[in-house]
Amino acid sequence: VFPSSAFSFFCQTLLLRVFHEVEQAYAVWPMPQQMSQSTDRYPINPQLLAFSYARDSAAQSGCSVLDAAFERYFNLIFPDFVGLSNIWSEPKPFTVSVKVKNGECDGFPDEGSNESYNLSVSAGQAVLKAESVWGALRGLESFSQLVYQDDYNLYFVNKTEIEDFPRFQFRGLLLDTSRHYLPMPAILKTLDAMAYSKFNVFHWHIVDDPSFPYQSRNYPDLSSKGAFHPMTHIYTQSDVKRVIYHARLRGIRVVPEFDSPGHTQSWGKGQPDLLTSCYKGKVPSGTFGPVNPTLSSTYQFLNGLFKEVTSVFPDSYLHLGGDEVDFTCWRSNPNVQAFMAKMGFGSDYTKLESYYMENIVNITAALNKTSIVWQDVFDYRERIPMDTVLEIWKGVPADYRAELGRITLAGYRVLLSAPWYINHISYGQDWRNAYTVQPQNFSGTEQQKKLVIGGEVCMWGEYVDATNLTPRLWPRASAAAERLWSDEEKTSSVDKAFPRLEDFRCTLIRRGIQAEPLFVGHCKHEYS
Ligand code: CP6
Repeated sequence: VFPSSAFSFFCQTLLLRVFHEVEQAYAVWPMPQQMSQSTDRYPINPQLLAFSYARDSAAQSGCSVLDAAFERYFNLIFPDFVGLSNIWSEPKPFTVSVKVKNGECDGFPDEGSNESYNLSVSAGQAVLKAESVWGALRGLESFSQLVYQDDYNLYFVNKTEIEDFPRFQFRGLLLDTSRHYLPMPAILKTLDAMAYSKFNVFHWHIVDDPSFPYQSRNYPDLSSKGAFHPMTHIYTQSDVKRVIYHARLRGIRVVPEFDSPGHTQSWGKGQPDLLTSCYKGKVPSGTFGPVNPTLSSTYQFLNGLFKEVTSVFPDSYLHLGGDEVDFTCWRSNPNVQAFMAKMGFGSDYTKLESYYMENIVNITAALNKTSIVWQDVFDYRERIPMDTVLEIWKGVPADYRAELGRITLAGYRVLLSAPWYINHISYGQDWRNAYTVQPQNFSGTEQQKKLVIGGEVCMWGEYVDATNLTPRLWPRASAAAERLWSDEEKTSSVDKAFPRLEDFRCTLIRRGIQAEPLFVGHCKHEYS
């Protein structure tokens, strides 16, 4: 029996401190595949923290990606560092030594990029080993999340071993810049936050019905007539380069979407005769429908546009859309009717859509790019090449499983976005729905499950602009990010995830990302 009072209090305090430290140090989001930690902790003095290239690293000083990352992560680890030393800090150096096997620093991340890394933190040093610079970036992110401050604001890191790699190769986030224009800083900041959650694909739904903000070199009228404003609400070629550059430095691919034949009202303003003229009885009604699939001028234009777009965006994927095509206008147009008869399509307008999609997928293939299309296109799949990726967006809450089964049974690769429409909000903790998704839990063979290459969080823009983008995205998108990165078994408890996600949300706040709260509580460092 313990004497009550002082000794017991001392023990409790000690225990609390130990638990507190472990919990602090555990906050790596998304959860690494393997991680072990002890309560041994090492001080880090901001003035004496150095990132360096290991002597036997294939990449050395001058490696653009890592040089920039060292600078960035220093500032992320010490957000309030002003160059002054804390007199209580221990004068011990701490080195983060990075070794990559493949020294390629000037390329772009792609679907084959190896993002695995090993991180070993011990007294005075962290050793980070990765196959590629992209894996080193993920390791630096994890390291930055391991560093914490005690109650005297001194920095520490615990003894830690991490062995980590992503569960899925494609972990995307869609932004819609057509329903509302998103200013450049909003996009760049989103890319920053994506890297914090280890997202690796920015799906840029850049144009749609309401506006065409992409400033094309070859077809300048598309934005001068189709954007909300021809000068201020556009993405110039240099803006686009900036986005791709910013993303590359964070190991993020940029996949643009030029959604057609539906969702193209804004295209028609700057490209006469592209859209189908709708008829009322025997005369044009003055309104327009989807892209006109019957004219050769249509395909000449699309060939020109895609040739430009695929040279501007280096990624090997191009998203072609293909969703939600309304046949009413095509049906009303006598020229389209005549084309249907000539082609032997009868009155089956899905045949006309598939004819159109086949043509544009072939244009894309001829430009050496792989197409991604929305799942709608699967319904007329006989004309779609097998390397096409289908993105599942329908069937919330449960039916997407059937879709996953159907489409992978046919041998196509799929991306899952149906359960991750993060633009939808409701009262309460809806991040839990995003977290508990099981992308490979559908009836099918192991081979079918391997065809799920990843997923995407979608932020459709009807009700979202730069004023509410960030809190609507974060930390809810991070819930999906963990599902896409981490082992499903080790992250099966949503209740265990809760305090970790709360901590991570405070990390985001600390880094200047206005992430919304999950529930009642506070962060140690509250900004603005
Ligand atoms: N825009 C485009 C959209 C949607 C799609 N494509 C959409 C449809 C239904 C919901 C959310 C978004 N706004 N071009 C479908 C992929 Cl619920």
